[in-house]
Amino acid sequence: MLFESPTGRRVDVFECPKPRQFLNFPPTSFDFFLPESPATSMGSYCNSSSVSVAAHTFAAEIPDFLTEEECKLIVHLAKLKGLQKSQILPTEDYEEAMEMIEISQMDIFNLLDHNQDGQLQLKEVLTHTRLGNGRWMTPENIREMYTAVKADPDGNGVLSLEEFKQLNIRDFHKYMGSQKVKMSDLVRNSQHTWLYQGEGAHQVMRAIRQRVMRLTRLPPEIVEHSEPLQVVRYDQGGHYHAHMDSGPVFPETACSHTKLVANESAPFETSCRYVTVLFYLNNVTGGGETVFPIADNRTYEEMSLIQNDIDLRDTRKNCDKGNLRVKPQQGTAVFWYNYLSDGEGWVGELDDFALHGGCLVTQGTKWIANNWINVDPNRRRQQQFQQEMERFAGSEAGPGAGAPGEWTVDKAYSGVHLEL
Ligand SMILES: [Ca+2]
Ligand SMILES: [Ca+2]
Repeated sequence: MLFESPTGRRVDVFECPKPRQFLNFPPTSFDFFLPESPATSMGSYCNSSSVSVAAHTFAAEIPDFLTEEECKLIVHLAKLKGLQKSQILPTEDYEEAMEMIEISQMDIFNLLDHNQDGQLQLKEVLTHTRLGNGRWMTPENIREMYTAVKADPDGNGVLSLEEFKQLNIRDFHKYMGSQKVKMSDLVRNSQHTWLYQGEGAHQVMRAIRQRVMRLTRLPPEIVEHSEPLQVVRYDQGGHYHAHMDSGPVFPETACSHTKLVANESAPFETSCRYVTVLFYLNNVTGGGETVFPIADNRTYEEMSLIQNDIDLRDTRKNCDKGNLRVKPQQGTAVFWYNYLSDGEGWVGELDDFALHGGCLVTQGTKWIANNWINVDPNRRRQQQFQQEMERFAGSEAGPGAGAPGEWTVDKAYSGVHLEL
C-alpha cells in the first residue's frame, strides 16, 4: 500500500498485524497503515510482532505530510482569523466557585486517598489537578501551600486524616485565590483558532481533510463531520502539560459532538476524539517536542506518573524523562489513537498510554495544527449523529445554498471547544 505525500514522495505503507482492532464499519474493515521508514520510529510499531493487544501506544510519524506552502498557508489563515488564548488566567472568584461545590471534607479526603492508606501522599494531591483551578501544581507548590495554611504540622510531607480534619478548607481556598498566577503557571500556555475544512472551504483545507481520510482509512463521513482544524501557536515559554485529547467513557458522559442530536441530558460532557492527527507547521528553534511520557510502558498506574517529586506530566521540567519525544519538523504529521477497541469493532476504553503534551518552547515560536476525528463510543449515538448531519446537509444543499457544510458543522460543534 502506498501513501503519496503532496510533494509526490511515495512512502511505502503496509498492512499491520493489528495490535488492536479498530473501527469496523460495514462493509469494509478498516485496518490502519503505517509508512515504512526509519524516520517513522516512534512509539510501538505495528510492524513489531511483539506488540500486544492493549498495552501499547500506537503512534506514527509521517514526514512531508504537508508541503511547506501548505504549512505557511495554514499559519496565514490562522493569523487572518485571529488567535485566542488557549487558557485564561484563573478568575478572582475562585473562593466563591469552590464554595458552591457541596462536598464534605471527609469525602474530599477519601477521594484524594487513592491507595486508601489513610494518608494523603503528595502525588495523590497532585494528581487532582483541578485543585489548582487551572493552575498547574508542582510538588513545590503543594509544599508552599501546606506551609501557608499550616496543613502538615508534623512536617512529614503527608497529611493524615487527623491533620486533614484540622484543616480549614476555606484557608486553602483563600490561599489558592490569593496566588498570583502567570501564564507559564497554567496547564496550557498557547493561543489557538479553528479553521473550517468542510465543503466550500479553501482548497488546501479540503485537500488536507481528504489526505487525513486516506491516512486514517476511516469512513469519509466520519472524517467529514469531525471538528474543524485547530491551529495552535506557542511562543517562547509556551507549553502544554501532558493530557488526554479525549475524555473517559462513563455511562453518564455525553460526547460534545453528539449531545444535541442524541438529546440526552448527561451530567458530564467531553470531547470524543478517536484519532488525533497533529501537524507541525514550522521548524522550532528550541524545544517544543511532543512528548508521550508513558508510551510503550507495559502497565499503567496513574500514581506512577509522579515519583520522587518528578511529575512526568510536567512538560516544562520533565520532557527529557518521557518515553517518546517527537521533534517538530515542518510538514510532518503525527497520528495516534486515543481509544482502545471494545472488541466488537467499535471504540472502547480510553487508552491511557496516549497521554501526551507539548514541551516547553525554549527558543522561537512553534506552530502546529490538530485534526481530531470524532467518534462517539456509543455506536447508536454516533449513527444518529451521522444521519442528522446528512439530513441537514441534504436540506441545506439546494440551489444557491452556498456552503451548507459550514453551518452544519458549526452548529454541531458550537460549544465543543471546551478545553481539556
Ligand atoms: Ca494515600
Ligand atoms: Ca503530616
